[in-house]
Amino acid sequence: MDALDSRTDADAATRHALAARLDDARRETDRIFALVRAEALAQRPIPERHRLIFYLGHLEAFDWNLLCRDTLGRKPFEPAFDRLFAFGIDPTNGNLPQDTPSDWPAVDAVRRYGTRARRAVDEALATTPLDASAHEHLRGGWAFHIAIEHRLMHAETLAYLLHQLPYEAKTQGPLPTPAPPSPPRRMVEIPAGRARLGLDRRQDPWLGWDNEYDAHHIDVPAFAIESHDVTWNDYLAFIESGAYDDPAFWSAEDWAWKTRTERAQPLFVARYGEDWIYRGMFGEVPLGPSWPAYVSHAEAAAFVRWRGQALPTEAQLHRATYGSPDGRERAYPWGDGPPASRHGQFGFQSWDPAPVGSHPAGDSAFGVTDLLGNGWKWTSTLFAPFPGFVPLPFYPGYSADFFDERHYVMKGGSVRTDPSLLRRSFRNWFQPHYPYVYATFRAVEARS
Ligand code: AVJ
Ligand code: FE
Repeated sequence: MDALDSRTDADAATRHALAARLDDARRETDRIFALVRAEALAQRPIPERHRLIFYLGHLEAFDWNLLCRDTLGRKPFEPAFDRLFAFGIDPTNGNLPQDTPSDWPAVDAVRRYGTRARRAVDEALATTPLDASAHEHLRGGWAFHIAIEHRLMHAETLAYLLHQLPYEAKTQGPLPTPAPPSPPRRMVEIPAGRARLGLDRRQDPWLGWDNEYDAHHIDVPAFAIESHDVTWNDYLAFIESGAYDDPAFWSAEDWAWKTRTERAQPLFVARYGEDWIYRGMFGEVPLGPSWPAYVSHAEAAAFVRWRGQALPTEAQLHRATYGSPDGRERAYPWGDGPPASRHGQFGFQSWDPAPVGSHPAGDSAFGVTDLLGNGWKWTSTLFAPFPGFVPLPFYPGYSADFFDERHYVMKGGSVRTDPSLLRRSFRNWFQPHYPYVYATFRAVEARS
């Protein structure tokens, strides 16, 4: 085989793998939009975010803008939509978007735009070189890979958006089955050791998002961490003790948020008389005592302060998840094999969480359970660049716009996180007063 043939074959393999992943990701986001009754696309289920119709256009505009318009220099066929749907919004204090449904184009026009954008992206993927001769951003399929992961992240953010859509505006779907009692609380001792955070730019230059670079070590002193996520049984004890309504356990900003929003309990639960219910994706059910408590960072922080404990730092959580008694780090808590459904509640299999401790096959080397899936885990670490951070050349604001000391790192993944985003270096982040994400937490204690 001559050099040209082998080059072409390697290219073709990359191309086919990317095309298959893009198809899967599109199927996932199409499936989410299919849950929404047509007229409800004009709704804004979360006041701080765009109306649903924005996301219908955004997923396609993002891919087209990045791959076809900006990288390959193709001529825009609908430049106004390219701009309208380019970027979402992050809530800034008290400034809620004020647009009305009539400010947006018709659904049919957005769908037509999406069809054209997809065709152009497919054509680009089928014909553009991805080897060493390719555009710098396309080598090894880099920008295609980023576009796919962007879509997969939105498959999750759309799920939590639609979680807040009134049930009448959605199709029907499964309800979680009743949960067993919450297991007893247990602390797991993690000896002092090194956490190796991030991705090595020389080894994996095109694998991750900008905030994952560069690799570095953090020495973590001994600590203890809860073996499982804080459950609703645990969290209700906090509420029923009165501490949820006691400013002594809240930071000043967190208390101001709680008061301003008149929060009497976390967003995902409600109280009818004596009964607690869970507001599931497709309906309300009695609250499962052993489901992980989905709460905001502020609510997690107040709970651990009440207990006299703390939230883990990013490095502590990393070490509990990937570290091992022999000092080696694993690719995943259970070892180096790829994620499978027995390892945890993730990967779009379910809409609501499983009882904690349902996936012992996914336990970490230290014996900590459910570290990947069933809810992102809040940390006490502000989202900030790793040493050696360089903004993504074709999306410089992806992370850098959020290095503002107003976002906290979450690790681990939720029920609606794609397995590819469970890699060790992946980082997620949200504001402490943003109660909508599928995020839970567990407490740590310092040792020695
Ligand atoms: C990484 C989940 C915080 O939803 O704001 C999607 C992902 N950025 N489009 C977000 C994202 C731009 C981002 N998170
Ligand atoms: Fe986006």
